[in-house]
This record gives sequence, structure tokens and C-alpha cells, in this order.
Amino acid sequence: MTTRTTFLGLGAMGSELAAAALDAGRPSVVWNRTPDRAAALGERGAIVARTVDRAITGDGPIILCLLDHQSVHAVIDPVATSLAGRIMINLTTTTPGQARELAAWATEHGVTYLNGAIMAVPEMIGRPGAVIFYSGAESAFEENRKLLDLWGQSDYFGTDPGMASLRDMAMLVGMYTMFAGFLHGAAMVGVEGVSATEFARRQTPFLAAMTGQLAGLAAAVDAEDYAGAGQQSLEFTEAALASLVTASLEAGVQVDVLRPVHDIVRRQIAAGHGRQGTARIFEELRNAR
Ligand code: FVH
Repeated sequence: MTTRTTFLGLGAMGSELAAAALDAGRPSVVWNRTPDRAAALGERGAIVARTVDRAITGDGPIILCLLDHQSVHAVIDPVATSLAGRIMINLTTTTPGQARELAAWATEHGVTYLNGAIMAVPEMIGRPGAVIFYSGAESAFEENRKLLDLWGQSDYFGTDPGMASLRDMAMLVGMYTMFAGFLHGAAMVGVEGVSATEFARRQTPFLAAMTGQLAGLAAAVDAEDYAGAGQQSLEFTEAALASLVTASLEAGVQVDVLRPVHDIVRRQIAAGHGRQGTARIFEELRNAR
């Protein structure tokens, strides 16, 4: 038996995780569905396994970094009986429900399960700024801390395996809606021949400065106080959004990104909250169930 780390899935992210382990001198065995993707890691000293079965011999942690929840099952289900007694650390993006399902699967098969959510792009792995959220088996987190810390800052959110995923998904909502907002703006100025690259040069520092507003919104939400001084009112925000919708339509740009935000604000005003702060959007959103 050899204590070596197993890496299953060598896409852009999985390859970086394995490379960081190899660079730190950790004996590692790697496997990928498409074998070619393992060659570079083999040259860096990894043992390249031809099958998942062979990759999971040994007693070290098994790191999964696959496309999605379905691909995780495609890889682990056929070798389930060989995994008993092992630690599985899954860094594949999953929903909280999928993470809990995998944890239940792991328990059923005698596997210790830690779920991870990577808050970084592959180039950031092992560099300042990379953060990985974890939740699930605390023993797996603690025992493998040295390995996990090779990749970035390791933040643990408790034994519920879904918690890392929940935080991941919540962070990504902010990211994707920001991307969509940027592209909307780029479409507006693009009508006048402004390149998206030039627009990005101006939008980037502006958005960075606007992140300074998040703490104020958060304080209002946490205190459930939308009437406090200094808050931008829903009425003010509604007028701004109405202008943005009009300007977009005048430019021939679709308002599919903007319209839902405008509608939420209008519903809150219709419910009598127009003089309250814009952070009240939170109250509208959290009542979806
Ligand atoms: N790349 C990123 O920026 C993000 C950052 C945040 C976290 N994600 C998540 O990491 C997971 C892997 O992402 P990736 O960037 O490595 O993705 P790919 O380069 O597309 O590699 C996908 C690997 O999954 C293998 N795979 C797919 N389906 C199956 C299957 N049915 N059976 C076995 N393996 C499968 C694929 O194999 P192959 O296509 O090379 O044969 C790759 O190894 C992901 O959850 C991100 O959300 C990355």
C-alpha cells in the first residue's frame, strides 16, 4: 500500500490541482477518461493509471474534479465496492442537494466524504487569491489540510456537505449577473461603435468601486432596517432603472437582463415600500418558496 494522492479528472482544473501536488513532492496517481490529458502530468512524475480501478489502489485521498455531478457518478459507481475506507474529496461543482446525495452515497459505501467548491480559475491554483470552500467530514478536512492548502486558502463550513456548494452557488449568482450586466452595457455602447474592450477598461474600475456599496446593503439586510439614513430609496432606484430600460430600448438592446430587477423594485414600491432602501430587494427575493 502506498500513501499517494489519487486524482480523477484531469481537465483544466483537475490538471492544475494534480500539478500543484506533484510540485510539492506528493506521490500522485492520475486518471482521465481521455488518456491523452494525463501525459503532461506523467512527464512531471505522476503515475498514470489506465483505469479508475488502478488509480484508486493505495490508501491516500481520492480527489475528484470532473465536469458535473453525473460524471462523478459515472466514475465512482463502477468502483464503489473498492472505495470502502477511503477519503473522497470532491471538487466538482455541485448543487447543495447533489453534494448531500454524494455524501449519502459515500456513507452507504463506507467512504469519508468532503465536498469542495473552488472559487478560482485554473491559473489561480496555488497562487494568492485562490480560495476553496469545504464542507462535510471534518476529519477529512483536517487530515488533508496540507494538501488542500497547496491549492489556495481552505475555508471549512461545517459538517453539512451542502454548505460549501451553497456558498459557491451564491457567489456565482453575483458573478454571472455581473457578467450579464457588463455585456448588456457593452451592447449599448457597441451600437455607437465603442468596442467591448474599451468599455471593459472603464467598467472594470467602476464596478470595483461599486463593490464598496455591498457592506451597506448587507448591514441593512442583517438589521432588517430599510429605513435607515443614507440608503438609496426604491423610488430613486426605480427611476434609474426606468431610464436604463428606456435608453436600452432606444439603442435597440434587449432588456431581458434589466427587466426582472426593474420588476422586483416596482413590486416592492407597489407593496408600499417606495421610500425604503433598495436593499429591500432582498425581502422580495427570499420569499420564492
Ligand atoms: N475551470 C474553471 O474555471 C472552474 C472554476 C471553478 C470550479 N470549476 C469546476 O471544476 C470542475 C472541472 O472543471 P474543468 O475546468 O477541469 O473542466 P474541463 O476542462 O471541461 O474538464 C472536465 C473533466 O471531466 C471529465 N468528464 C466529463 N464527463 C465525464 C464522464 N462522463 N466520465 C468521466 N469523466 C468525465 C473530462 O474528461 P475528458 O472529457 O477529458 O475525457 C475532464 O477530465 C467542474 O465541475 C467545474 O465547474 C472549474
